Amino acid sequence: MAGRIVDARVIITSPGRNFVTLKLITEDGVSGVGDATLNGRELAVASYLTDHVVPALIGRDSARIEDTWQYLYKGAYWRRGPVTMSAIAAVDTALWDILGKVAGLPVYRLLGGRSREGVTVYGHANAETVGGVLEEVARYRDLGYRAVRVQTSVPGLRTTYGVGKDRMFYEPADAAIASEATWSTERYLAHTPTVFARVREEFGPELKLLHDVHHRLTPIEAGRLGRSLEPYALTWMEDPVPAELQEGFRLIRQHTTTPIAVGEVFNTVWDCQQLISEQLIDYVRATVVHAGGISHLRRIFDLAALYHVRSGSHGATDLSPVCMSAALHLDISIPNFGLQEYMRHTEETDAVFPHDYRFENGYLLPSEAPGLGVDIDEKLAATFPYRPASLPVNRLEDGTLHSW
Ligand code: EZ4
Ligand code: CO
Repeated sequence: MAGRIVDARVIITSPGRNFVTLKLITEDGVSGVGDATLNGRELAVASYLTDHVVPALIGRDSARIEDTWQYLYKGAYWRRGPVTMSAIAAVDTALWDILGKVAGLPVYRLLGGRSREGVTVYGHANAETVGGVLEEVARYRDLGYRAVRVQTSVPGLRTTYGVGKDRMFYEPADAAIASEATWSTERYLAHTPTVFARVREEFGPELKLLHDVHHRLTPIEAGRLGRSLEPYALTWMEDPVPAELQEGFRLIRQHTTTPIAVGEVFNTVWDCQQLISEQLIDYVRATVVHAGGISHLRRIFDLAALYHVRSGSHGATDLSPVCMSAALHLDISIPNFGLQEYMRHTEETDAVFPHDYRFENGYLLPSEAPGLGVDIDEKLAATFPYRPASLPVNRLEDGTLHSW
């Protein structure tokens, strides 16, 4: 028996970047953790949990995971949205953690067990120049990675989102108030194929290559980019356009066979229902923390499986080791896993969130411990106070506010 929930703590910490974590404790002394971090809007989720969710959780049966999910989703009246769904995700994740501990099994065994040997992950090769990015790709290949995302600066632009100053620990939320960068679609479309030509030439056909467009094109521009990248056989082109208009992806599909990955900002199945059922994408990038937890993300992946769409979950540094642990249990168990993004966390972050998933031979392997196999060191967390940090926005060269 796991028993009733008797305590729920919302822990805000910033060991290099901000994280919000929910910890639930049952009457039998079993604890569970869930990630609730929403990059740049952390305190909104913390308040949602503290002010509205925690009072409703105390006294509830911790074993009723689905019922609690439905209660929080339907009971809010205001359905969907990143703040609500991150808060629900944290509760759901913590309840799966508790159930695993009570059952004495790692969560992936509760989800049906292993469907593969390991979770193939991709790393981030970023650099200002093509020469620099070739060195970064080589570094990942030498570490054993089977897949690498490649981003370079765009010549003529002062900064490019997705290209960090730090190599292994890239962090895009760079200022308390959103900073403003400049964007040029013309320069970007001319430059990007030349980068991938060099990378393919240097590394051969086997390494999986990916590229993130960060929602900065229109559908017809994305069609052109995808077509110009076809000779380099990318595994995916990510977020080519903002995805509110799901039917807009039809236009991209008509023009290119470069596979498409979308969905790091999605929070429910309704954000990708048309994208999936019309087979307009190849990978769905929703993840545990922003898409309603393990329970709801599994629903998204099940729908995707019907339409040849595979998972490709977001795994940047703003998703804490708690989210990564949960993602790995889902990734290893679902039939239609594709790829998992993996950006390393800093040593401080790893110390605040002790975990035992590990990287081996290009794969991440989920914990074998009961539950999720991750915790939060609350004392250490308290030594890293919250610091406001926002994601940047882009303006075109004439000053027009652009997407991202
Ligand atoms: O912009 O994690 O694929 N990864 C990305 C990331 C996201 C940030 C947003 O919080 O696009 O850099
Ligand atoms: Co992305």
